[in-house]
Amino acid sequence: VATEAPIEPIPVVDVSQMTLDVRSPIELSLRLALQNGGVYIRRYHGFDIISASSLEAAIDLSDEDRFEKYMSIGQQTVRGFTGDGLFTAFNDEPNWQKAHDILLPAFSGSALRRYHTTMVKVAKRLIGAWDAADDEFVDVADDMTRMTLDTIGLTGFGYDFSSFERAEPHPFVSAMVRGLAYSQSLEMRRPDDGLDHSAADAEFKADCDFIASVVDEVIEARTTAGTPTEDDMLSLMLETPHPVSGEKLDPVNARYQVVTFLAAGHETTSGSLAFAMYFLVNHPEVLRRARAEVDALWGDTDEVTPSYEDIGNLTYVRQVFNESLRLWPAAAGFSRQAKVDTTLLGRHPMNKGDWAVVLAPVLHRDPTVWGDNPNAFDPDHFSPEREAARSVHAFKPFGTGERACIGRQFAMHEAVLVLGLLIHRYRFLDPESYQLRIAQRLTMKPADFRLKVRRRVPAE
Ligand code: MNH
Repeated sequence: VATEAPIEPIPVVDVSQMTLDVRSPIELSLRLALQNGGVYIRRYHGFDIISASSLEAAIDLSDEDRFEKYMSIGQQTVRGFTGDGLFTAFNDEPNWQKAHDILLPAFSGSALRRYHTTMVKVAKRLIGAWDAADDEFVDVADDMTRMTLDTIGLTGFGYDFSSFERAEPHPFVSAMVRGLAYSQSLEMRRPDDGLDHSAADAEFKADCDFIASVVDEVIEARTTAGTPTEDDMLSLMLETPHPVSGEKLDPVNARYQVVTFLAAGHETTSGSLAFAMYFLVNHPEVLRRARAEVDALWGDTDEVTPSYEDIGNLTYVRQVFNESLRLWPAAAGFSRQAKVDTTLLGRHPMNKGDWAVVLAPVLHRDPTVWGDNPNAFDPDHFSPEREAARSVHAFKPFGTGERACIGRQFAMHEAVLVLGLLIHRYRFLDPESYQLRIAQRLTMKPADFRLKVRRRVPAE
């Protein structure tokens, strides 16, 4: 009779006494997960969270028969402004499937083709701002946010946030960012901490009200324009019946979808773009290859207007963006709960309802997938041969399964388009030798990342 190898229990790490940087909890999580092979139980004042971020764990947790999306406390808090919208609907809320079916056409290939011209127009707003910056610094994450907010506003809702005409972020962005930071802080809030949270709670309530008032404006602009025929996200939300039941979204849910798509549609893309810029600036050989690609496509034309097909042809720029999503996936992870009593990785019993978090920055550095030097930035990780050779579960910046990101192609198209244009037009200068720090509020961004840019013309 063969003796089976003893089953190692999952290690428990008590973090109650560890110093946690509340602005960047991912840094401690990363360190602990890497020390424990990606899988450990994190104990905080007697409260356990399973952090399961190895490839094996991601494969196991992606099994849709045994696991489904779990909404973290942070995401549940976001419901204050997104309610049962697509991103924050509980699995058993009927509005999820209903809205998913109604809104899917907004993310088809032909829809993306329609958005392309607007995406180019907004990318040129960014270029206009950077051309005008002269010798001043540009704030990379803030400007990426201006661009992605205007893009989702115009493509999805026909609404112009005109972000580049504002010195400060649009108040919608400020309210949302405060709301996300508040939501993240609730992940660590303990009922017995003896602190007075009433001011923070009241501010969140006020921000939710303000965000709702922006939705009024977006919907009103459509109604008064009197042309509700625009074939965009807003018309699907307001007008379009479900393909089978024939029912439209109810007005309350439609408003939650507007907030959901305005928020989810810009915040993660902008953070991801800022990370990609950070990597490009720090990897001259990668930048050189990316330049060769855009120059081969666009030569030294001064005013490039990319075609839809051009974006598909920027394969190396796409690899750069994917590699950046690997190391710093702006959405730090996703959580999964057991649908049935089951066992995680064959060694940890889970009851129905128990849940685990997959931290994408940890999964994306699993040495069994990415080799001995998983922290190295190398876009060749995304060459077609290497992509084909590895598990689809090794790279999950957009989540998994039925509740994965609906905007993935939208984000990829927008990101590759703008990166291509910026690489083609500018040299990037980093006179302050920026050291990466992460600003985290459910999503992640490089904190205080500024650059100077110079036109490349005449092409070097
Ligand atoms: Mn997006 C879900 C990451 C861009 C709209 N998105 C998710 C999830 C991740 C994610 C991860 C799954 C979360 C979970 O399992 O709890 N999203 C991203 C990233 C980018 C991104 C990294 C950019 C890069 N997302 C976008 C864009 C849009 C969008 C752009 C819209 C235009 N995302 C969504 C919506 C959901 C989602 C809506 C919820 C889908 C669902 O649950 O049905």
